[in-house]
Amino acid sequence: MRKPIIAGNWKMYKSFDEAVEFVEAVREAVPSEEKVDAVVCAPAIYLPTLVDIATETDLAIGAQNMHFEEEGAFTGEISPAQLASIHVDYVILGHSERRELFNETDEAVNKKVKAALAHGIVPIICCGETLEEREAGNTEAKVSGQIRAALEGFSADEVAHMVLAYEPIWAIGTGKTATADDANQVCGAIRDVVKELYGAETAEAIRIQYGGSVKPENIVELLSKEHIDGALVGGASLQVESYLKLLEAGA
Ligand code: G2H
Repeated sequence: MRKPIIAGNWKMYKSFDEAVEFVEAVREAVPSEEKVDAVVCAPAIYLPTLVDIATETDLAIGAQNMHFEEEGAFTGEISPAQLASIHVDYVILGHSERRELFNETDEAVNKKVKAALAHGIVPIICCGETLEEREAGNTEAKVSGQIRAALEGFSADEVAHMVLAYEPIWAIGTGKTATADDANQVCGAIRDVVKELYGAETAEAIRIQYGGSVKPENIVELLSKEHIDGALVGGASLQVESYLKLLEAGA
């Protein structure tokens, strides 16, 4: 059985004080990590403080992006070594907002995944189709292309410990959610790609989240589906009560 993983993606929300207050409020209330992996992916400047507050609790802290280079003249960027040096556990890579707004390519995502693994950071690798691609019947082609590119050049064991996130772009922050069956079908197709590339055992082990307007009201049904092992949640992860409800659904 795959352990559910529920990750909040705060995006560019919350002041420093609000971020601290949130993590202080949830750190003792999160379910045991034996039942569910609870993650908060916060703005980078808050990470060292939040990691400190969450130390020795069942709450893990993640970043929302990073560069693939170790160090260098990359003004404004944050390296995997820097994230590792403050003990960040996870990093979201290839989110559609980064692909669309910041020109993140499949090639860059693949390099970032390699860099994350080299530093012991678990990558949450995002993929997803636009409404236009869905309506043209190209959902699986788009998503499988992104996953093939992101997963190029690893061992089966490395891939087994990664997290994938299927986020249909038309469902992000719009209040529209893919039906649980549709989401499950695409997550199943993603698992088939992993099976083709790295074998059945790896495909059974890797965790695939659904993301896109997940909230306490729809998470139970989504998680009941065979291929959905968790959720990557934006808006509904910003309030303590709602975040804890999402975790309870996974526990
Ligand atoms: C999709 C998701 C979080 P939301 O981007 O990654 O955001 O839950 O607000 O649709």
